[in-house]
Amino acid sequence: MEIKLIKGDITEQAVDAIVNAANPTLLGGGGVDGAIHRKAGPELLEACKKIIERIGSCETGEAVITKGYDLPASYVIHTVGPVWQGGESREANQLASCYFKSLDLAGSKLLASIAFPNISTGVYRFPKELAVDVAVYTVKEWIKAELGNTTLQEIRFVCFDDENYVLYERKLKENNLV
Ligand code: AR6
Repeated sequence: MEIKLIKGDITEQAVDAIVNAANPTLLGGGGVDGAIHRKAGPELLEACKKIIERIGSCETGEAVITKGYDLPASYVIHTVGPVWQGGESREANQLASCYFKSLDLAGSKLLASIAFPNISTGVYRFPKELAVDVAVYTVKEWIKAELGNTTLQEIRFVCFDDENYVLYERKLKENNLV
């Protein structure tokens, strides 16, 4: 498994799936969600609406998949991160679930590459350092649990802001992952 750290815009990643930090309505929003919808075009919103008609809402920690439409990525995995509420409301477990279930979805679609943004670390105010710990630990655990039985070959962490990039660089080096 190749782990890559990238400083930049997730909407420009030519991978099989990019992950969106969505909200339970899947109707779009600001931040990375807004950027993904803008670049993917209106068909993405239509696809999200169809999913919501079926499931009602996308709960925190869950993930669903659509096509990528006008994005370079073939698919978008929409996951809903936790809103930080001080840390006593299972926020870390919920964030771990976002990463785990997104990887499971990518695996079930037999994808080879996936790119993650720094879920919940913007509007949802999850502390960045803790979010990095959760993301890297969960990805490592997922890879271990797959025991090599996955089509996934590449996982990218795409950091938009310098602070996250520096934190990821340190954490991935500590874990001998880059
Ligand atoms: N590419 C990669 N990362 C980005 C980009 C981009 N183009 N733009 C922002 N980021 P946020 P959340 C980073 O607020 O905290 C939305 O309105 C940004 O630097 O996008 O999970 C949804 O609809 C930050 O580190 O997502 C929800 O309502 C990270 O993406 C809510 O925000 C996440 O910031 C979700 O909040």
